[in-house]
Amino acid sequence: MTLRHLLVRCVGFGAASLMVGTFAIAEKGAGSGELGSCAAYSGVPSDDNDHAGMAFIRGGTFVMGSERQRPEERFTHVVRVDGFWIDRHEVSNAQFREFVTATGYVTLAERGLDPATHPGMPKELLVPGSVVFIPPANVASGGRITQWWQYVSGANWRAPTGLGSSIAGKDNHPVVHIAYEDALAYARWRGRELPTEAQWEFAARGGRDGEDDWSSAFDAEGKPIANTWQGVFPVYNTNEDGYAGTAPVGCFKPNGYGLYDMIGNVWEWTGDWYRPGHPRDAAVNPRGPESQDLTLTGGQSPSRVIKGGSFLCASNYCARYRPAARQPQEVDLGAAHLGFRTVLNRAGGDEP
Ligand SMILES: [Ca+2]
Ligand SMILES: [Ca+2]
Repeated sequence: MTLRHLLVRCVGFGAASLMVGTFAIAEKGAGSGELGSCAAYSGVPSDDNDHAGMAFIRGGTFVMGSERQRPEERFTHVVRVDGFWIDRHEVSNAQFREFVTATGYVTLAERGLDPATHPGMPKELLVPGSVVFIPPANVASGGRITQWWQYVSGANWRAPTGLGSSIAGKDNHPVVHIAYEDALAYARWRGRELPTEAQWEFAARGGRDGEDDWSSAFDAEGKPIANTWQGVFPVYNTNEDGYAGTAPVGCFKPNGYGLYDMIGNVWEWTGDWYRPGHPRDAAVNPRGPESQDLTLTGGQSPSRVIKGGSFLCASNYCARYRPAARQPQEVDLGAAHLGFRTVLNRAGGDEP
């Protein structure tokens, strides 16, 4: 049973009923207009070359996965990755708009699904739309995911909470409601690729050695240093980090490689197919399992690995705000908490 199958159609929800409290954005940190100045950043890097807005990550060896956390993160194994460029921040609405303006691209959420390739799917889940977080109306109902994830007709990257909503004033927020093929199309248009899970995890560690932990999400005193959910999900968010929904990219301190929001803000697509667990063997530039090795039940879409957690991850739910944490996401389903960033690979991974 996939998330799409679990969802209930929610036609007719207008922006007004969805935006109360949930996606209010606290503005702070106005500055020079450059990345890192947060609210004042335009959302588009100021440099103009094939690696605009990217940082170069030198190749290296690390221990991928975790033995101490969740079963799907085992086994730890030694991985070598060649050097690569990676976006310093999640792809923003302004960047995605550049792509759509140049190409006329229409995202999957705007097109809907083909009934011929999705036999048995309820028709209300085939219409153009996407999955939106809606807090449950009362605490007692807060235990099932369909109480807070609803398939909303008309929700897409331009209208994140459905008909009548917009991204006005959010050029510098991460683009959301992006299916895997949308992310891939954007990456290829820029002459880039999506990161492998190994590249993403190596980059997210920021050069830190040792067992995976929560130090990318909280400082030594327990204060949030990434956009997550503080309080009791899904009913009470203290907003200690200042953001109830997405934050503009680059509001939080970058990691040791100068990368922003690897942990938190929005989940990020990787190019690897998802299968629980990792192999034990050491690997060089691994790209995940082959598609024919996936086990799928009838009517289920295959999933890719997403990483980093989001503004909806709390200590009592999700809590996957660690580099080794991973989750499957159906390739044909975007969501309000899911975006991506790109990589640029060069032969041999040579240093620039
Ligand atoms: Ca938050
Ligand atoms: Ca992120």
